[in-house]
Amino acid sequence: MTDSSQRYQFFDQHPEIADFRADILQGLSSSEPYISPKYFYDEAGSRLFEDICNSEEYYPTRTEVSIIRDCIDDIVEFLGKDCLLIEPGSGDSYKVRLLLDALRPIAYLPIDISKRYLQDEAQKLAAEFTWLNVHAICADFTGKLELPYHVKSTNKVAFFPGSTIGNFAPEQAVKVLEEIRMMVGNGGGLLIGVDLQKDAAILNAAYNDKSGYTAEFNKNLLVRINRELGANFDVEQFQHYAFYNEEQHRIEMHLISMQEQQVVIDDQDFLFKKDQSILTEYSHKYSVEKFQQLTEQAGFKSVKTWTDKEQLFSVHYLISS
Ligand code: AVJ
Repeated sequence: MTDSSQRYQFFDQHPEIADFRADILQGLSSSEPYISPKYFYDEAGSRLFEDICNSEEYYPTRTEVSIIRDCIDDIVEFLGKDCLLIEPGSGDSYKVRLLLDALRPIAYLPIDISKRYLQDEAQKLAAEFTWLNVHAICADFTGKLELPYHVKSTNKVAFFPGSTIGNFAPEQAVKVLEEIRMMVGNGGGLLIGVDLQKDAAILNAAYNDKSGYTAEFNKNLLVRINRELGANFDVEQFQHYAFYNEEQHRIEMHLISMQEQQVVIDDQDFLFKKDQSILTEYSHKYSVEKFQQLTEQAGFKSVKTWTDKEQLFSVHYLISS
């Protein structure tokens, strides 16, 4: 079967579309202003994120890719042939391409909230892998996860790369993992990429690249708010600030107001004092052991962990117990 139309299916679960305006107004009204990191990824932001991933300092992407490449035979052995491979937050399905030829899943089920983008990327994938069944699901992976059809005896495996789990505070991360566990069911698996704790200098450099991509990525939030909500942020008067919080084991990204300034959105005024921060992202870092403990809380059992030689990044295979 080479006609991709026969192998491609689309299931719309009609995710609730977040209200960008309401979310931003709520976050900025807080006594500690914040903007959700999920809003980084408009067109410009997605392009900047790619630039970050290709930068010298940002090691996670290339390290995870090389772990998967180097350990592919081992990974395939653990996941088993003929699985149903499900990817929450699949985006451009770039990393799954590293698995497909070796794994040969029965079907690949990308889950993404962005309908048009998901349809485009899933269809491209079905055309590229001329044997692959692609069952795309439009849904929000931070909400309830449900498969569009019942599968009995097949082994279900979720793929969650990129240390996306690090964006969530540990308690929230457990909830996300629990949702994934319920989706894959008893005996189902999870292949997940997690950034590791390491020397603060390496972490600080990764979120403060010399080319300034991360700074621009961070400030692009304000550009987006200006454009989409008709706000009047003076973007030049905010500074990118990212640092490793050693006690909390997380990178924190902020936008710092360089002077006192007032911003108007709709009929609401927001006053930013000099040096006041807007929190834009946490990126939690784990030790292998700490992450395994976290996944145990969500009902997973650690089966195997792969890392690179320098222990920068980890890829875990877990089974729902
Ligand atoms: C996509 C959430 C894994 O936390 O490293 C990169 C996003 N932010 N540089 C991360 C990000 C700043 C990235 N994640």
